Amino acid sequence: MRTIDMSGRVALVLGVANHRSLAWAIAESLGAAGAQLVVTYQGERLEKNASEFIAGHPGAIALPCDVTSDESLSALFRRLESDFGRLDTLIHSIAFAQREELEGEFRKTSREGWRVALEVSAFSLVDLANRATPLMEKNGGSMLALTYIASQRAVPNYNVMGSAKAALEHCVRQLAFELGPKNIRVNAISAGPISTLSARGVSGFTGMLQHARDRSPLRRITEPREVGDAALFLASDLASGITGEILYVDSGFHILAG
Ligand code: 0WD
Repeated sequence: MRTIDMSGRVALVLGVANHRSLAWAIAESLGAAGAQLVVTYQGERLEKNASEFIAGHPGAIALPCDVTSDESLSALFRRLESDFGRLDTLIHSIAFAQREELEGEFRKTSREGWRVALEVSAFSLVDLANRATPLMEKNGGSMLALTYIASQRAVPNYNVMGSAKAALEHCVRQLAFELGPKNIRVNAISAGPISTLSARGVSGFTGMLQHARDRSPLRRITEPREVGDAALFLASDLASGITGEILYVDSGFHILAG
């Protein structure tokens, strides 16, 4: 039987806000397979929650990272270079839009609201990929982003975040094309709705959860663990032939016509 062994691999997981975060579940799956974990949190506000993760995962380290700050990103990658000199897996589990952009009419999206959402939720993957490549080149590696079906379909209130996810998925394909020759794979998981801090910022989210529970082929909400385990698969050598892919982990919801 083949099992997934990530020992000796360094995994950087960005976006641990609290124990409900998809980043948390992904880090748990990678850690259980033996990966050396480096998790990041956005700022002091979330440091305590990240420390809680570390306390439960001996050997893991937590570092601050705000993807809107070059200084913060440079400090993170300097630390990775000095502590490990390599990176095998990068998990981008980050998104942000101003709350007022996630309700009401999409055509009223502000210039600043558009800029912030696209910068934090999509450009950050490009920037991180650029910084991570030198650490991955020698051994090959895997990058993974988290996306949502609002990139492909109209979803009430998702508004600018749908635009950001469409951009993010394009970035996944363009990066996969560019980094493939270096044996660096780039994929995304499109997760079903899961109750997390940022998801609850979308107006009407509870109704979306109910709809997904009632209509999905599996008739249930996606569990964070299922996203974590799919992420582990994509990060591992078992997925060595897969790049540029958007893998739906959504209880089958995306196959429905309506
Ligand atoms: O239903 C869901 N929960 C789904 C989430 C369905 C499909 C996809 N996703 C995606 C999200 O769009 C995101 O890309 O999964 C990813 C992770 O989101 P999450 O786990 O649902 O939400 P959360 O626990 O809030 O983590 C997102 C985090 C931020 O949390 P808060 O709530 O504090 O905004 O992204 C991080 C932050 O920790 N983040 C940043 N990190 C670094 N620099 C920044 C930033 N500037 N802004 C936000």
